[in-house]
Amino acid sequence: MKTSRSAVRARLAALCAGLLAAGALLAAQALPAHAADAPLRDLAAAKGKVMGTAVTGSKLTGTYGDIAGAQFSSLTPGNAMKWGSVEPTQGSFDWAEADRIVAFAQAHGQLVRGHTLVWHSQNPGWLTNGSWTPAQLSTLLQNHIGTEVGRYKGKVSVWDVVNEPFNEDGTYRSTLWYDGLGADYIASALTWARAADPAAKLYINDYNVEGVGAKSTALYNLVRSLKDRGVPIDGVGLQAHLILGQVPGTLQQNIQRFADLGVDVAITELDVRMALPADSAKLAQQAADYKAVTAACVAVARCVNLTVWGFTDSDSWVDSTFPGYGAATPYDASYAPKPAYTAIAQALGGGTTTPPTGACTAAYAVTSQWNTGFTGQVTITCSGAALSSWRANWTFGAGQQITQAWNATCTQSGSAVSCANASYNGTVPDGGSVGFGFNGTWSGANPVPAVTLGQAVSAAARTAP
Ligand code: 9MR
Repeated sequence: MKTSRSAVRARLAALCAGLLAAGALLAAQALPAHAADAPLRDLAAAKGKVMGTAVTGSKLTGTYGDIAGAQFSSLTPGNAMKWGSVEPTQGSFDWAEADRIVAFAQAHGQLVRGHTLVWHSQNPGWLTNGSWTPAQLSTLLQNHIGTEVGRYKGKVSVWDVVNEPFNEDGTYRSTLWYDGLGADYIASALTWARAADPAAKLYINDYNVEGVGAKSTALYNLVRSLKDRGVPIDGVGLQAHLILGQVPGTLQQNIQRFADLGVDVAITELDVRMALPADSAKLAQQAADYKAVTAACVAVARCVNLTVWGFTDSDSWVDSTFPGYGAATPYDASYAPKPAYTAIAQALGGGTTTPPTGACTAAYAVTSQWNTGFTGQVTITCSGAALSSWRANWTFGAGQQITQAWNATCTQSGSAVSCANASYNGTVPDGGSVGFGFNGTWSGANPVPAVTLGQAVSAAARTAP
């Protein structure tokens, strides 16, 4: 429903007059203009892609959680599913962080990329320090894959089964697995993973394989031979840990040649690091780099997933691994979207129109009040901007408690209240408004809180692509 500005003004004027007459107060706060754009996950879905990020499970609350839930349709645990994380002592498992990420993903209609089952790094000490016969190694690996894939059967839809099997020259990397079991550890791992969850997509994932070269050609030849042998392999992950200005010119061609083998391709760990400090020229180059990678994925139908390795500069592996380098992700450390964010959105088909310069505001009012109870109303109004979904948040200052809400889904935790749009009133057009109401209890005082607006992700409104 399009509501004219004059009608909104009239409605607001009437509302304000009523409120003033009732002695009520009004609180409002503007939503940043960028949040009115469609989230990356929706833009990606319109292109038939999944937009992902690596996450740290313990951080999935507050703004970090809001952005992870709103912007992305796929989560990769950055560390939580690695062998060293899940079985630090032989036979003693810790699934807490992995479970938390899976639960968050399910609540937000996201798929999970399991990462990773067979790797030379981040293995538990008992495994790497042990001395094992090939038969023992094989049993250990089979049990590990069976246990982990089995635990998340039906919940983790894609696995990076084998991670980083190659050297830069395309020879096999010397690892616990290669040295003990030979190159067929890869085929065995894929076969065991398939047995543990026949529906999960199985990938081999590596870095420095984004462009055509010795390493990517070794990966290409491996995938071709696995397919020829009937070994289950569904996809190839190109990590894409890139350096500013160095997107390989053959990226799209390389994605295409893997797709032509009959496997899916995912950009699994995209980041673009720069020498610090960042400046506007570097951020512009970084935006161009993110755009080029996104566009290459968009151009190939079988490039199904574009995942960034952390979405905020406050949660990136780069700074500690490459001293003096950083600022590698699409959001800065304070969660402000960088030019790279806009570039991804544009390459996904969004942001081609001039961003709105206006804002959406939320006004909170107590419309009636009695000895222990009250009725409240929040009205969200957009002018020069628009919303496709919304979430209104506030903190009660005097122990008030919501007992019932209508035209929104409200949750209260302590004094913090968060209300998401109902399925039918998420859209607030430029010049339009929507409202919702609630009943609550109060005692002593009933001060009006300041309401902040964010973009909602209602689990019910989202389905995993
Ligand atoms: O992001 C991960 C970081 O927190 C770990 O310290 C690091 C240890 O090697 O692994 C990082 O993730 C890696 C991923 O699992 C595989 N590809 C390279 C990533 C960056 O190192």
